[in-house]
Amino acid sequence: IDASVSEAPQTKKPKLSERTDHSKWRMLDEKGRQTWHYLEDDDEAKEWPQSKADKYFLGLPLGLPELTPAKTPLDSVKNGLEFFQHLQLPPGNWGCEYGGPMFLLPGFVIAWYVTETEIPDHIATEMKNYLFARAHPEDGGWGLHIEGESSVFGTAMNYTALRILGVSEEDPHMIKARGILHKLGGAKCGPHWAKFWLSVLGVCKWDIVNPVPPEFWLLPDWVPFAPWRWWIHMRMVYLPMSFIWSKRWTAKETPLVRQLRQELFVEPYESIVWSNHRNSISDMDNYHPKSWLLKTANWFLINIHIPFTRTNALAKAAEDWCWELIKMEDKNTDYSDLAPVNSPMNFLVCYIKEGPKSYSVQRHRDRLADFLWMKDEGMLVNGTNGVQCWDTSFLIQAVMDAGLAEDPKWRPMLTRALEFLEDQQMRENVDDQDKCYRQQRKGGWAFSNKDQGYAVSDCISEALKAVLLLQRTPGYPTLLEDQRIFDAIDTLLTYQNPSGGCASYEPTRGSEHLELLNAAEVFGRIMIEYDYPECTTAVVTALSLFTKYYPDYRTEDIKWFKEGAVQYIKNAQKPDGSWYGSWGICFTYAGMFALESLASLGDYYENSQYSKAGCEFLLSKQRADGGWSESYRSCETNTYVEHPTGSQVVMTAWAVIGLLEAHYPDRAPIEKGLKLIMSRQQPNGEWLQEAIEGVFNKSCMISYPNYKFIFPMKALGMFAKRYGDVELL
Ligand code: LAN
Repeated sequence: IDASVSEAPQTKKPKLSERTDHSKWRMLDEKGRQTWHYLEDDDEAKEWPQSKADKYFLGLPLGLPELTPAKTPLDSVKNGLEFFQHLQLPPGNWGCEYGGPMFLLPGFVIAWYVTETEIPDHIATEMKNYLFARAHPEDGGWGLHIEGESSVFGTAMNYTALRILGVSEEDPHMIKARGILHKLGGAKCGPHWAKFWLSVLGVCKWDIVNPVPPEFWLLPDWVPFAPWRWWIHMRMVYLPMSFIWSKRWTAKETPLVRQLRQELFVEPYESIVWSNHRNSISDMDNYHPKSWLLKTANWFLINIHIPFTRTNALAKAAEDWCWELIKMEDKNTDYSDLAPVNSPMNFLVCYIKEGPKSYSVQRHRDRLADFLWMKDEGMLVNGTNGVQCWDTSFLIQAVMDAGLAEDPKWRPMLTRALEFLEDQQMRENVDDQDKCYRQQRKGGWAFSNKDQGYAVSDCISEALKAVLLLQRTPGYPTLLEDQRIFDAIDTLLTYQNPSGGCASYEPTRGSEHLELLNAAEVFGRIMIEYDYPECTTAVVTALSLFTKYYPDYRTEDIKWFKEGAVQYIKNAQKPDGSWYGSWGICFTYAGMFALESLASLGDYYENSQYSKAGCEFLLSKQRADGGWSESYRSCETNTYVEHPTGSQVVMTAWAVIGLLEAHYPDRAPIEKGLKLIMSRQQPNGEWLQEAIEGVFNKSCMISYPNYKFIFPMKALGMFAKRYGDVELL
């Protein structure tokens, strides 16, 4: 197959400056679509003043008054709300940076470059600042995520991004980064996804990329490894990737591309035999080494399939079907796409298929802005197009748990939050749901917003709980009539796996053996949906709450669902009493959820060995200062590891909530934890950012900045409800 080559990217090089004027940035939130704007025009800036939330995100002073220091847990919650209310955005939701992963921004920058998309100077400048700020303090490289050690993936990709953004190869940051990159073996030792992007750019030759044949998508559905069975994030990434691979599409060579070929490799570019390095990978990137099966499959594809059986007709049929599916994904999400990995790839596919001036390309360009986030350190690419529904649902529940929802002071804030969730409920399934292998979503909620439109078991559940709780509280309107609640329940009830547990976006569709085909190297447990204690708990508790208000709707189904789910939670407990968490760090996060699941069917510390063991595990990790401090290393290693910086507010709140859910009888350790949380509260009511909280795919960490407000308030509130609002300090 010939390499097809595009026209030369004629895009002008961005003009970098030291920094932009942070007082000119504004975040616009249109019904949950969040985009950042740089107002260069002074008049415009005057007409659209910076909000408190803008200032907070940018690290600018808010000038909020000092509050009376809290002595009781509820005072602390009230002080927290006093601060947090200022961050509520006009449509009623909360938002925040959703950074952590360091492999997203380079995909955007490379995609912009090869599609001749102009990168505005203010964006280039601030992306440069973010990457400089987040370079590893010692070796100057970048890792998979902000707290990780430097890897080829992080370093080769972000180095390339910086060069495209206009940074000189002589810049001291770049010299240092090249040093570590070369030490790790250079870009030829990158993982699959890095080799893919660098081949698109023309810095590597396609021969270095292990095959991604789109023919996979032609397999009949019954085939045990057909892509529709994969975890949605993998199949939606490999979909556009396979289209581009099939075309061996490469951008036109530019002087910059020629320079990068000299900078990114240890040996002279001309001497590299690309096909010898398909499997070259540095130890720092090789979290999940390729299996024997995958290596054999690759050998077969390269030596048999591609030369002999991959006819042009087959390749074309596969590309055509992939293009069909890509168009459906774009249409169903209005070009937002599932996540910031597949969206720049779909963008590039549209560019290849439909050309630079097409609607699809323009709409993609527009939509990529939804992922960009501006903060004090500069501009980054968020892990999703926001955290809107998720954080808003949790905040409502935290205020409910504290018993403050009836306080007229918080009613306007909570009413707006309810209005937001009402607006974001997805009222219909996507068109041709079965054809594009989508899960039923009617009545559900997404993690971010309804534009993205992917329902997740726990996002539906948390939003539903928030809505049910508030709508049943005196003083709040009923915005969702019964049928809309039933729609949510009907969709939720489709999520249970035979194990009793629930996964994330869909029930599990394939066997765990598919992990043998995990080609991404840098992540673990990505090929299929798994059962998660977190997601399962969210569903169980939503169903319990629902039956309280609607005892007659699908009562039997719900009863069986809950029993199966709690049985799964029991089976998933490890011998030491812990549960492995997949979306927050790690045993502490999962422990909080699992103990809540158990409690929802009457299993508490006093009467259940499972609950008891769970509590004892948590207590065994409490530190002398009363806090908990699990590190992200737990996720990677499957064993509890302490964070070197000591107790963390969020972690402590999770542990305390778990103990309270389990009705742990001794107040002392709980009070000690809460005292630590209160001692970290600032005079204006806020808590400060500490270590990273979230995780995905075992190896990549992701920030949940609003957790430092939501979970401390929830823990304090739950305590006050149980034991009274007694003085703690
Ligand atoms: C998320 C964010 C939210 C998260 C929870 C709702 C917290 C979880 O309980 C279920 C799974 C889910 C929806 C989730 C799945 C994976 C996501 C989308 C992310 C961690 C945010 C970023 C990540 C996504 C895979 C990042 C892109 C990277 C790839 C490897 C494709």
